[in-house]
Amino acid sequence: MKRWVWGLAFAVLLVAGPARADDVTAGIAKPAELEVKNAWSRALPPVASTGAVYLTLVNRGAFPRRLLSASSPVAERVEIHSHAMSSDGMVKMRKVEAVEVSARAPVIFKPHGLHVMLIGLKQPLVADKRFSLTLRFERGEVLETQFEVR
Ligand SMILES: [Cu+2]
Repeated sequence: MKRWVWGLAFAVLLVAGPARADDVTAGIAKPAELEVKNAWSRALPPVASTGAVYLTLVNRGAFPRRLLSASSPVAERVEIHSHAMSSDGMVKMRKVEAVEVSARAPVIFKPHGLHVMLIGLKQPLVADKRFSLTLRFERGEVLETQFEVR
């Protein structure tokens, strides 16, 4: 009898199947759906007070994800920046409020492009060291990763 009840519950779960697109809970990423690859930072002289982390964000889920913020124990403040041409023809860094990670193509943070800005370094970015970096997404997804100083 008990086994039958469990069998029925399982069948119901199967029929309910994958959550629909309008189901809010469907947007909460399983950790396996979001991945950080190749996170790295340039080694800098000890006097440097800011640094940048570059990485690739991969979304294997069915829905786009929005990266909203980042933090790291190595910096007082962490912002997401892009480089943009200003009206006077200079390339300047600009704070980005969100980065959309489509389910179709990875987002690549690279020199002269998107980067994770480390502001107020608490310790020098010495080659071969690794530091942790936390990325927070719009629906509460949190990705813990590490970047390597090169
Ligand atoms: Cu920057």
